[in-house]
Amino acid sequence: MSDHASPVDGARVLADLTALRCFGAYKTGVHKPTFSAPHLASLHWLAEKLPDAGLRATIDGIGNVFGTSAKPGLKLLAGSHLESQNYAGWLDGPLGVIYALEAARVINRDPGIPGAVEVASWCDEEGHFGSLLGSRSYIGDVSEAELDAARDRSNGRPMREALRDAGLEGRPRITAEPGRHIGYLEAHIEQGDTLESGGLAIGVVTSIVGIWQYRIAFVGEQNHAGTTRMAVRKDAGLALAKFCVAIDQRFPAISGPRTVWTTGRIRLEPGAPSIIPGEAEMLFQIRDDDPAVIERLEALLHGMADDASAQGPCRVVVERVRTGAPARMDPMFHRAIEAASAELAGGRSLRMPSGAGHDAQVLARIMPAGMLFVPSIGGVSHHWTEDTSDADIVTGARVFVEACRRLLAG
Ligand code: HGY
Ligand code: MN
Ligand code: MN
Repeated sequence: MSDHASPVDGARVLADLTALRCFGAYKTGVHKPTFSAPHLASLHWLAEKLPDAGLRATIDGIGNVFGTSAKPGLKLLAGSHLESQNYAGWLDGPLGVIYALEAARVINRDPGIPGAVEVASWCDEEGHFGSLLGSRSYIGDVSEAELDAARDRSNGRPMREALRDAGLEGRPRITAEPGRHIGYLEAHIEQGDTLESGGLAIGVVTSIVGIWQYRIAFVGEQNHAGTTRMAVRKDAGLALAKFCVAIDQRFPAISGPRTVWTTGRIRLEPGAPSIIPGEAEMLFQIRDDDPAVIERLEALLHGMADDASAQGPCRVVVERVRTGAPARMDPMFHRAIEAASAELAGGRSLRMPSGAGHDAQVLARIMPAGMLFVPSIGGVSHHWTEDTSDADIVTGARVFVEACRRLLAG
């Protein structure tokens, strides 16, 4: 199918994305944390749209939304997520869900195209309650105990309470049916500036990083900020700051070419200007697509904590909170996306790794998986100014649907 022949309705794709942008609208982005009212509204919005594509809609016991097809033949699973980071972008997640919906609308009703596209929206990809809980639940990797322990990272709300308030309590969680899908394809904004800076339209994802998360605690002595001499303080806040600087000084020597590390949140207790912090905590993460790199950085982190504790005056404790396996995308998907790009995007595609985590890295554990990126303006994401041009959104949709068609045609 050439560009002018593409059956994809670009205006419909943009209209659907704009409709989703209205749920939890915040400046030019959205604030749609997992199980918030706007997030739940967007799940129900999707469930009401799925029959347009000949799909039966189900919202399961963890908040995943599925559109399943009764059309005979092979099935391709496609989707992404609908919740957002706090006060973040309108496309991170919804772009992949709407591309999947458009692919289903175009392909499932075309008797000339074998098989069908089934749609999934994975709950909590953004990690408000846990690590890729929705897609991990689908592959059977989330126990009831993990759900019992899950808490909202922003306010400590138990996930069980959120599920109950969403009307999902006791509802079964849907798991993958072996052999049903030839694979999983996810479209996503790049969230970086490689495509934009290269004048490219499509990223063909080769690998997805593993993300390892840590809680690092610093234990000192709370005391009066005015009467406690500098020489005798055990300032947990200062210990944390020094540790962050030491990480930045020592990690580069043994990291990989694309390794990244981030301190995303710092907490000082009791957090008052006239009190020396007795406790401090940082949430820290390391990302790389090679687990061996992460493992040696983790060993260094523990060694640095032990040295800092031995030297004093504060104690430093590193706790690993989460690990995530990196994933390789399937060559069959590379070829389908590149062929579709050659036909519909002037071949302006580039094979590239993903520095962001995605549900595709979970699905890749049970079936062939692939990802397609579209450009992010200024490379910005996880911020309300995140955006992609309408032209790039529509081109990406056309390439995505054509890639789905090629994958189903075999
Ligand atoms: O953090 C990530 O990589 C993803 O965007 N949640
Ligand atoms: Mn995302
Ligand atoms: Mn994200």
